[in-house]
Amino acid sequence: MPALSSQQRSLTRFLIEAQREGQINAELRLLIEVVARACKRISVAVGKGALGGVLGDAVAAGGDGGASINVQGEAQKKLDVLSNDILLEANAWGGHLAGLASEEMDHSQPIPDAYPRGNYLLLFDPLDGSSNIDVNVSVGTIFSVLRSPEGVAEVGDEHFLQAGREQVAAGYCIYGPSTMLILTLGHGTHAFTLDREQGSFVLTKRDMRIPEETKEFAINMSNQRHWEAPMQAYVRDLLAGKEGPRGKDFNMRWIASMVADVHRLLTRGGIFIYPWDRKDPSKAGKLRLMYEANPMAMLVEQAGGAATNGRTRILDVPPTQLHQRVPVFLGSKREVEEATRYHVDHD
Ligand code: AHM
Ligand code: MG
Repeated sequence: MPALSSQQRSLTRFLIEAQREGQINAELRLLIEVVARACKRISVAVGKGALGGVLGDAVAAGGDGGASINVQGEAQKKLDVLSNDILLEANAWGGHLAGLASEEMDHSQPIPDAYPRGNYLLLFDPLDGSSNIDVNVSVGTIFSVLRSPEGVAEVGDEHFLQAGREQVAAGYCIYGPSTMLILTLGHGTHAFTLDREQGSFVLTKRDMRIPEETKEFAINMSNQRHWEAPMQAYVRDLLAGKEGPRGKDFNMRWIASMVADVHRLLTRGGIFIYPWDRKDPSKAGKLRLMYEANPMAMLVEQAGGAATNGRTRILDVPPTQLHQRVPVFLGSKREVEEATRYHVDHD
């Protein structure tokens, strides 16, 4: 098995160099290492597919054999539950966290008394896009890191309610044809590919840059009739192509797996939109602010893109609830500004 060549940089070396440059401290370095290690374990479980007996819905504990339902009212997949357990277990004892919060848990969890408490809070969606697992399409883990407020004996949900601009790190791991970790520590967005033989993430793209202009959009068009007027107008103009006000033809992609859709736009540009719609007016969109929109917005901004809720910057949205939803417009800067303008001009 060949060792890493001198040109190759492992995640460990990248993080040590970031620490030497003063971008992170040892505790945050450990945190990222632990999350990456947990993602490697999730990658193995996802990769086994049917052979691992991990496909399909999770069964509710102590129930009548019905599906287990999470706090969002969605049926949990076996791999959702397994991925959540892997992240919880990996992060409990290292001494780098004060608490954790997850899409799959009603409330945040403080680190148990048996272990030392650290200065950071970790939020995650353990397996985003999990409705795609059974059809063998890319899924991923999304995570966000915040500082724990000082002087708090035991953290609760309210301590996690910090605006996205306060994130000290964010990333996702995509389980696709290759497993990749996309990471920002607030100094650019960087891509690492898992070398399965070495068992380590290797830096494969430093400073990803999203092209400012694009001809590609990603949206679930089946919701079109439920959108508000400016959203209807924006997409109508995209679909009008060269003959329309935008003067160019647009292509459409929708994987229905946010990590895969965002990974495409980080790689070659594009705009990703999950807008508010009238299907359920009580919900402000489908995606969750704290562990989906905020980390993706930080990664996209750090790669030169933009991220709004259609009106304002996502990273400035004040959170009021742990599982709060938010409309999401992110990707190529000029295109996100254009889509946002349709909404602001309409108001
Ligand atoms: P999940 O967190 O329950 O997996 O839902 C989030 C996913 C995103 O990955 C994706 O962009 C979106 O839901 C797809 O929604 P839809 O099925 O409405 O197109
Ligand atoms: Mg999700």
